[in-house]
Amino acid sequence: MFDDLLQELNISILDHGGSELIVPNDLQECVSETRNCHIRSWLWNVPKFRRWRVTRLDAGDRLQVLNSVAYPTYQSDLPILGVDLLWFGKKQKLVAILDFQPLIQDQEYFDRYFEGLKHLKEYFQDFNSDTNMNLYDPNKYFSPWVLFCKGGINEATNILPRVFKAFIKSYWDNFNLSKTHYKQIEPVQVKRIHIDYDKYSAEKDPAHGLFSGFFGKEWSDKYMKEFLFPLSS
Ligand code: BLA
Repeated sequence: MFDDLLQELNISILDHGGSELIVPNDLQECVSETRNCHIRSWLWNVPKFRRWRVTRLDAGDRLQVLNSVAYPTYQSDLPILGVDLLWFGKKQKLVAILDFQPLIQDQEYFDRYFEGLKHLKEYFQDFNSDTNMNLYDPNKYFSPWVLFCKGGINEATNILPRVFKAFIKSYWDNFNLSKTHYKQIEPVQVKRIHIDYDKYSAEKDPAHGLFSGFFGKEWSDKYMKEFLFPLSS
């Protein structure tokens, strides 16, 4: 599950001038023989982004994950791209979240950057789960049009690939907006928000408990601090 989407994402990044970087500190790969589980991470250097990371976890029919976060440079106040896809094979359960994660909750900002996502939310009704978020605050770094699906095999294999493709395309479209009549958030403020995003996410992300179970607490702490959310510490 998710290998085709990973491939699609890689091609899209390459098409936009991305090149692969070395994942530092030995965090590129971790295998748990005892738990029969494997995690791989990638880091990309992409024009107009300061960081683009991707994680693929393969724990067989217990869990499959594709997770990616892309942070535009501090010179741009574009939303952060956030993708978290989970497939629990034994339970045949999909949890999929895709969002343009807003730096601020502001109408003018939404009007500027969220037209595309709004259309996708209307079009893909299955990604309209109004299931409440339990862990995260929906008003902090999530948009009102977050694509959120708690579904099954049909959503995972038939609908998600179409949503994913349209979502990535729509995110890129934001880079072509003209700069007129809009007061950008200052770079120094964008930086502050990116730091807060990492801190907030490191605190809330349920990945830590999951990784500790698979790869041990020490590795998991390091992975959270150094790879997933480096600005959190
Ligand atoms: C939920 N994310 C989850 C859950 C897990 C992970 C285990 C709970 C799933 C369930 O309902 O049973 C797992 N998160 C991971 C893993 C990684 C990770 C393995 O980051 C590995 C890197 N999470 C993000 C990003 C977004 C996000 C970028 O990392 C935004 C698009 C959202 N994940 C998100 C949300 C939920 C979730 C909104 C539901 C949590 C809730 O109910 O509040």
